Amino acid sequence: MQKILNYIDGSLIAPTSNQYLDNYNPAEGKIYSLIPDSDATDVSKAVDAAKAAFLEWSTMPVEKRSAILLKIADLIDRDFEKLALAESIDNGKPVSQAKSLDIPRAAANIRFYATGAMHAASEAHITGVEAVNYTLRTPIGVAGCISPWNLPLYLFTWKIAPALAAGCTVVAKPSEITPMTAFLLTQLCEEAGLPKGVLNVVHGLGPKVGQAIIEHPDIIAISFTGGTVTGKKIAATAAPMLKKLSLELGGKNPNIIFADCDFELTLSTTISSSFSNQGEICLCGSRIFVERSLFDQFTEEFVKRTKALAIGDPLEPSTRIGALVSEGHMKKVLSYIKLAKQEGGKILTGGKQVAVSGRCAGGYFVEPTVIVGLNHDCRTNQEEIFGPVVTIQPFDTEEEVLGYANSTTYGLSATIWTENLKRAHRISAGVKSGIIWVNCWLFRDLRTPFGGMKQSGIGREGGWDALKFFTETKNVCIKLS
Ligand code: TXE
Repeated sequence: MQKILNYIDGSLIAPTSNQYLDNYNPAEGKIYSLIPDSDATDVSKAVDAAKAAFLEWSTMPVEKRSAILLKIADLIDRDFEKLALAESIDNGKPVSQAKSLDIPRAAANIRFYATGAMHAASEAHITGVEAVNYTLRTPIGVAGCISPWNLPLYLFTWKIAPALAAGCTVVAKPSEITPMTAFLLTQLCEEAGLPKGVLNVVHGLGPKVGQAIIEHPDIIAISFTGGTVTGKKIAATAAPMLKKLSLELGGKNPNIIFADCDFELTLSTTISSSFSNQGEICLCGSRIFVERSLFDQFTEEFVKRTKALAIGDPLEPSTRIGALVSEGHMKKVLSYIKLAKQEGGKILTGGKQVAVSGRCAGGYFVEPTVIVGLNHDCRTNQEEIFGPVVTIQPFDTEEEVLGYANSTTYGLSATIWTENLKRAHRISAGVKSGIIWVNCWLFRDLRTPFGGMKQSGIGREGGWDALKFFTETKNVCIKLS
C-alpha cells in the first residue's frame, strides 16, 4: 500500500507519530493508499525549516525564483497524464476533467505568479518639492496555505504559487481527503531544485494539522479555501493573533436566465455550471432562476440533457459525472435531496444513489438531480449542498429575481443570461456576489480580483491582490528640503 510522505526541509519523511490514515479511491469505495497522520510536532518542524529558508528565498533575485517555479510548471506538463490520473483516482472526478481543467490550471497558476512577480510594481508619491514617499513591499515571512478536496492540485497551487513567487516560504496542508497530487507535486519540487525548506507540506487532519498551522506564532499569513464553517473556526484562532487572512469559502450561486438569452449557449453552459466536478465547485450555479415565459421550454430541454449525462467510471473517457469525493459527502448530498422532497420539491430527474457495475460497484455515485417547486427561502435553496443537485424556479420581474438571488448568506458568484446590454449591467450591479459572469461561466482571467462577499469569504485572490497579500508594506518618506 503506497504511503504518502510529508515534505519537510526538502525531504520526503514519515510523520513523527509514524501513524497513517486511510486514503480512499471514491470511485471504488476502497482504501488505496495511506496518508501521514501528522500533528503539531510535524508542523513545528516544517515552520523551523521555512524560517531557516526564508532569508535566502526572500532575497533571491526574482528572476531566479521565477525560473525555479517555471521549472516546476514544466514538470507538471511533463507528468500531465500521471497527475491527471492521480487526481481522478483521488477525487473521483472524470479523468477527462482532470485533463481539461485541474492539471492545466495547476501549471497555469504557477506560471502566472512566477511571471507576475517579475513585473510587480510599487508606488511613490511626490509631495511637491518637499518630499518623496515610496512604498516598500517585502515578503511577509512564513505563510500557511490550506486547501480543499474539490479541485485538489488546482487550488493547492492557487494558494502556494503567489506566496512562493512573492518570496515567502510556505507550510501547506492539502485536504486529507485528496492528498495525492500535492504529494506528487513535492517530488517535482525536489526535481526542479526548489531550495529545501521553501515549501513544506504536512499531510493530515484539519482540526489537528490545519489548526496547528493556524495557531503557530511564526506563521503570519494564512490563505485558506474551504467551507464557511471551517473558515469561521480559522478566523476565530487567527484574528486575535492579528494574522493576515484570505478566506475563500462556500457559495450558493444564482444562475439567472432571461427569456431573451441565447438559448442553446445558455442550456449547454448551464449543464456545465450545474454538474461539472459532480457539482463540487464552489462556483457552480446551484439555484437556477428562469424568466416565466421561458421556464417550461428551458426546464424540459435541461432535464432531457441532464438525463443524457454519462455517469460512472471516472476513467472512462465518455464519463461526465464521476464519484462524489467520499461516502460522508455522498450521504450529505443524499440528505439534501431527501430534505428537498420534505420541503415540497418535485424531482424531475435523478435523486438517487447509482450502483455502477464493474470495478466501481462500491463507489459513491449520485445521479445529476433537478428539482422544481421549492420556495427561494427553503433550506434546500439556502444551504450549500456541493453536489450534482440544482433547483429551478420561475420569476417575473428583475426586482423579484434579485431578491431571490440575494436571499442567501453567501455571495460568491453569479451567472446572468440575457442579450440586453443595459439589463446585463443592471443585474450585475444588483447581485451581491464577488464574481459575476454574463453569458458565460468559469471564464477566468487570473489577473482579476477573485473572492466572495458575505459568508463566502474575506479578501481577494488573483492578480496583484494575491501577490500583495503575501507582502508587508512600509511607506518611506524622504524629506528633500
Ligand atoms: O471542507 P473543510 P470540507 C464546502 C462544501 C463542503 C464543505 C465542507 O460545502 O461540503 O465546505 O467540505 C482543513 N483548521 N467547500 O470538509 O472542512 C481541511 O483539512 C484548519 C467549499 O472538505 O473546509 C482541508 O484541508 N484547517 C470549498 C480544508 O480545511 C482545517 C471547497 C478544507 O476543509 C480545519 C471545499 C481547522 N479547524 C468545501 N478543519 C470552496 N470554497 O471551494 C478543516 N481544515
